[in-house]
Amino acid sequence: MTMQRNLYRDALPMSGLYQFTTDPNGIGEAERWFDGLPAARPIAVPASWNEQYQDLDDYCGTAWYERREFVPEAWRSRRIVLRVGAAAYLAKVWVNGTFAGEHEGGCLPFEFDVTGLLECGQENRFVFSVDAAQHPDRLPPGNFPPSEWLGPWQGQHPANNYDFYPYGGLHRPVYLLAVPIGRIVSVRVTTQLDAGRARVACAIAADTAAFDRIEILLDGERKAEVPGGARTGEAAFELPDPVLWEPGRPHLYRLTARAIQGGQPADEYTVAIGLRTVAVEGGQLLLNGKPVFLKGFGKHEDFAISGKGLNEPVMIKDYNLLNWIGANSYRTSHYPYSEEMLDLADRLGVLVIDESPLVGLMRRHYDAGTLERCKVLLDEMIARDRNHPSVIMWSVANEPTSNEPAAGPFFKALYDHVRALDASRPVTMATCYGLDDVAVGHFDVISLNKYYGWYSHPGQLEEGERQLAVELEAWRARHNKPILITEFGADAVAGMHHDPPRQWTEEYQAEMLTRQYRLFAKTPGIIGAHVWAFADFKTSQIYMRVLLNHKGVFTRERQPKLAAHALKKLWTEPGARTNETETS
Ligand code: GCB
Repeated sequence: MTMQRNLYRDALPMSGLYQFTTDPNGIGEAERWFDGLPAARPIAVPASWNEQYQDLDDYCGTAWYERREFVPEAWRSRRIVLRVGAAAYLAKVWVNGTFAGEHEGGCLPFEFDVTGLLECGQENRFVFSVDAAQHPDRLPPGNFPPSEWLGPWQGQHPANNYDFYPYGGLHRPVYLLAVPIGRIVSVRVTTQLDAGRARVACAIAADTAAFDRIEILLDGERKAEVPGGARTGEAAFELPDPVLWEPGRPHLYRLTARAIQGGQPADEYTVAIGLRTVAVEGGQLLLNGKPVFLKGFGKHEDFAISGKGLNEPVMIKDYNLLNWIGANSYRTSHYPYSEEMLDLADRLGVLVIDESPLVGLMRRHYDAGTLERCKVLLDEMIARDRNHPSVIMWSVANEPTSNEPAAGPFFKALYDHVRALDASRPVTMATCYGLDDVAVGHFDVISLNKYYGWYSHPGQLEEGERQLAVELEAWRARHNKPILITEFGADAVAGMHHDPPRQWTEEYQAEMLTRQYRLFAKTPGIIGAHVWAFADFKTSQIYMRVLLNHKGVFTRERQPKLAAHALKKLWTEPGARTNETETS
């Protein structure tokens, strides 16, 4: 849950209008813009800055935000924390002119204790600088020197090394949180099912050792207790008759950790949990022990004007369309999506492959220093998302140059790191290579991005499908591990038609997706197929793209192309591999 409001905790949403100015020459800090912005204009948060003003299109430098906020008098005896859901890419924060902290990485939350920096009962100044510059050592990277050019994205403008627009801004909600001085910091829940019983284990971390004990309640009923006197502790309990979480019946329990201090309740922290298991066994993906075939999409956080900013109406529309089309899952390509998005997946019973921001890594990244930085990103993602029952698999990376020898040990180390943090979910990475890949074989699930009939075999759907089948068989023979098709697709410009089907038309996209999905659904060892992509999305400028990447089966405005109707038929018709878990 993104933020907690209860007897002990309060939250002040800081979404809305900010003052804003760009800093192309990087003079803001020297000129003390944290004391007040010069020549500022209004801008909306959460949202990307790029489409709110025409002159910010393609602006990938530093920009500053300022907001004045009245902090309630009643918060005087509290610890006050500033929480930012995501800022792309490098954010620094000042409160009333004093530096509060900085955070690198555009898709994960961060918070700073600002208790000593602000005054309760009056207005306070909050200033953020956000640097969205592309750099080869940033994660994800961009702006490689021509000597390192390799992949298809080199030379595009802006010069990111991936195929989605490098939006900048405060992308997710900002909150000021009032919490107890000594508080619960995290609640980590692990569930196991055995012979119809559930075992729920909770690991609690607090920022004080002063609690007498922490009580664990399930839907308000006391179940276990973590002893006090330490900052961390664990407790577990059993449920003899658990109601399981699964697609179509996503039952959630409310688990509350209640801290007792001096005999009185002092803090409460609640998470929504679902009881389910996920495993890969015998070439199948098992949810609660039953095989499930993943049908769905790779997506993006992307919409006109709001860019990558959290856009709740679009979020609702997307889940509505996933349901309409008969999908049961999606991948958070190519970065962790908002916490709000995952909360809804839990509630709606949608299965999520949670992907890290490690997209477009190349040779220069395969060293010890970058490995440690990648681990930090994975730590942050897993700490944020591990309680979500909807998250059934971690994806460590998308399409690195995994055909180079150094990629093998590098991604093996990341795989081991993730398994050590969370042994309860399978781990994957998505490769665009063939059998020259040296990394994906280390993972539990082999995820393949395959564009037969598009980048290879253009216009040759039959031959493309034949070659695809040959490649799938070669993968199976090589690794004998479950295969997930994380991408297959074709661009279609909405309204462009041709008979017989030709590339870029709605007919071609519909026919290609139908044929290839049918192939995947009948090939043993394949555990699912995600179409690339859910909706058209904005990219940098390059000759391969017409404003947008048009591989969406919905337009950017979320209207269906022919392919959407074809997939709906395929995914909901009697006999289709169904939306819910299959009974074996
Ligand atoms: C891929 C990438 C994805 C691109 C897609 C495409 O393999 O993973 O980010 O958008 O291909 O359309 O080329």
